[in-house]
Amino acid sequence: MRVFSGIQPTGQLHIGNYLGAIRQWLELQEKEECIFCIVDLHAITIPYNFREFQDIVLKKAIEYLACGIDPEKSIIFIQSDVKEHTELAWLLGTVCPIGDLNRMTQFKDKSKRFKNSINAGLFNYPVLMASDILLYQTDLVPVGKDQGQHVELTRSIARKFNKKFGKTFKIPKLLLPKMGAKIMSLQEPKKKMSKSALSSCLFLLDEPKVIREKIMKATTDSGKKILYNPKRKPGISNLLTIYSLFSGKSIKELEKKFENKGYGDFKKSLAKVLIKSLEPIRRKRKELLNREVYIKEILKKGAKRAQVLASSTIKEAKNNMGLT
Ligand code: ATP
Ligand code: LTN
Repeated sequence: MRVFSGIQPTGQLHIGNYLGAIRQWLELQEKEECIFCIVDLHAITIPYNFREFQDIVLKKAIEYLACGIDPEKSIIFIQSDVKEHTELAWLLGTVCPIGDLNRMTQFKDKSKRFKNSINAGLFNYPVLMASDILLYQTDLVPVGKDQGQHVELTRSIARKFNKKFGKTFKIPKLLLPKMGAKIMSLQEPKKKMSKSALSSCLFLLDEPKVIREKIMKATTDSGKKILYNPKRKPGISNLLTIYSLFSGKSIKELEKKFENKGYGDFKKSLAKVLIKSLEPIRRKRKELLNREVYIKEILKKGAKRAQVLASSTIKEAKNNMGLT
């Protein structure tokens, strides 16, 4: 199976990104052919600091490697290093109805957030994402739940293209984690944990003291019991999900463990688990920060390997469309 996924090099990685996307990647790289992409061309669709951008992208690559992405097992590269991504995006744009793009909830959200810079790139964002995925004849796309609509659109674009020009692309499948596909905000547990709401996030690189503070301050629900019930107890249920995924203990086990304990004890214990689980990532990142040349080498090698695959698909797509 070929696996493809991407993450934007904007903002810091939070535990939602980790549990929704990266953790699946780590499992998949042990048994499948994985391609991971730092999607810098997607990131520039909202205002960004172009003077610092190269450095930000490199630091993001370091974070992924620190999380455990292994360049010996997976291809990791920067999107703009493989020009076929933008080339195929143009071709796919000619078969994608604008009505479909108008329906994308991420576009609607971002248009509200960045009222003064609603550019064509932001509108076409999902077409570039379809291009990322289809270029590699991808079987599986492991992402969090919020990206489901984009993957569905990718499937629809591929089907339309194949119908019009003959079979060119594999139809990829969305892969959501069984648990953790939508980690909720620590402050407003009915909303998704998102980089755009800083206080809602627990970042992978937060210091132990900050982790403790954020968890102790996390919104809980009325009542006293540690029970999983996302409708009636969204705060505690979200924390139970996080606890379970980082500790490997099932929700049932955790409910039992904290049967006669209060929210305070539960949160203290969760903070401990998080500090212990995230410490190796912080340590590895520190080590890698001194190895810029090595990281750049990995990314260049990754781009070369990706390009071999991408160029074969683009050739076929152009040929089938009657282009040279
Ligand atoms: P934003 O805050 O702008 O929405 P983001 O936090 O969603 O950004 P992305 O780079 O867009 O970050 O997402 C990277 C990956 O993490 C995607 O696969 C996405 O589905 C996943 N993801 C993001 N937030 C969550 C979350 N709260 N729970 C689970 N998965 C998530
Ligand atoms: N839109 C995605 C990032 C992304 C992606 C991809 C994910 C860009 N191209 C291809 C999977 C496959 C997001 O997480 N915001």
